[in-house]
Amino acid sequence: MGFPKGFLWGGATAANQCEGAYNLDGRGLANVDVMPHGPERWPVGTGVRPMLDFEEGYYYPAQSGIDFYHRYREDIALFAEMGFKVFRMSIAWSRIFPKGDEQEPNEAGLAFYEDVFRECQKYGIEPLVTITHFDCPIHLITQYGGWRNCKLIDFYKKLARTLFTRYRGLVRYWLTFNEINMILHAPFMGAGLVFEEGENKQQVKYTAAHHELVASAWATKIAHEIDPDIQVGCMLAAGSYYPYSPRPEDVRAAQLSNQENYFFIDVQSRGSYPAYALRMLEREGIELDISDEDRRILADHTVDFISFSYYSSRCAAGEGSDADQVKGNAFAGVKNPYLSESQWGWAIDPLGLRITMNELYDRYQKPLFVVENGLGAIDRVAEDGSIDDEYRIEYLRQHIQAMRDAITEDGVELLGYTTWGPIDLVSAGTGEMSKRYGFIYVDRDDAGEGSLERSRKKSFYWYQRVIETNGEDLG
Ligand code: P53
Repeated sequence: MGFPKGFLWGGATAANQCEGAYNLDGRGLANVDVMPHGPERWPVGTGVRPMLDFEEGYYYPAQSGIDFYHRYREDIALFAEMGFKVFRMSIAWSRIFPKGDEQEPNEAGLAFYEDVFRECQKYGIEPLVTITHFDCPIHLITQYGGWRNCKLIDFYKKLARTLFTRYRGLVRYWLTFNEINMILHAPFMGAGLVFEEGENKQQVKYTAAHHELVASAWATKIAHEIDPDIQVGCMLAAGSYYPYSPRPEDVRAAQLSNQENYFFIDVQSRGSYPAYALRMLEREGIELDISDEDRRILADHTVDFISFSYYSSRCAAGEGSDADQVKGNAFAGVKNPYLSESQWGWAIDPLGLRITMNELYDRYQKPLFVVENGLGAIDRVAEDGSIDDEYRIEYLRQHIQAMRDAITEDGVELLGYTTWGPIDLVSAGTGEMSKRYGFIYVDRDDAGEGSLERSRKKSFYWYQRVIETNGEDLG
């Protein structure tokens, strides 16, 4: 017994990390466009260094991405060659509503995604579409303050309704917000938040989170009304927190860190704010304006499935610990001395995927979908043009095995698996091209130089075999 019949194997991308063509066919400017490569990227992404337009002296990798906008036919053909059953991608909000608050959508933007979906259909590839993967039109930030403003709910509802109506019958699987908990860690990237001096950041973040949660429930309602066959999922940046030691203070710290993240999914899947979150908000002096209508919408329109990204488990220590803090990740925590790390310092923990899946499945009792997983690594192109990325194969093999164990040994229900960046794309965290995840190599470097030509890595043929055998042959 292995992976279920019809298991959805594939890969995942995000508009701003691959499309490029940032100003073509009426597309408006978005937060994700103005995040530069280099040391300023994270201060901008977290909202402490305001950057609301391009500034001189910076390189902005999202402007051109990997030019998926012009090359999607070639790229989807390569996905089909690997045997993909599903392709996760996202909509650039500002292609559909360039400023975000228009009455009418931009037809050129709608037509682009329709072409992409039809291309997928040609090969029998099911699209899995994220309505927003970190993007928010700049106009909604400068004019309304981003997701801190409840008006964003209406703009998002309009976007969602436009998409569900236009792509009815073409797209069956939708995700409302990518890594919704990212709002706490990178609030400009996650929710278009820029902070003013002295402002209570926690208050602003949780206000924005509430608006996103309500918008997500509305989108779920609208989707089901337009087409009852649509399946809507939430999306969590997952990875369970382990206690650094059995010291109760460490166990408690891990529990609190897990709650901080599960809070979002608790609302989206169970339909109400959990007691621990209400008490936490009260303790922190955070006031949320939750209307009766909000409560009703949240309760009545919970998600159909739970999707998440998993790169790594996490580790937490309570007060009085001598543990070392981790660096280079959006999520705070301490170093787990039992795990090795990637070249970017992310802990590698395949068993952690099985543990995380069990936690999520126990908690929500809904089908899961692993929509991101993979190893960001430096690849070397040999003289004959080949790329031997055995380290990537090894990482993915172990994670797929862990997933199989969770399904066959633990009984977890899993709809599918999409690896992050099946084709090399721009890193969200660093803006680099050299942090590569792909089965397909893209000739482009961190400064934006290169032919953009695509080539197959060793892992391309390996993943092709995995899919062909429905996960039986992991090489
Ligand atoms: P990169 C960390 C930092 C930024 C985005 O990350 C992240 C994470 C990891 O949880 O989330 C997702 O490119 C995200 C993708 C992103 C991927 O992780 O920094 O949904 O957009 O590319 C990998 O290596």
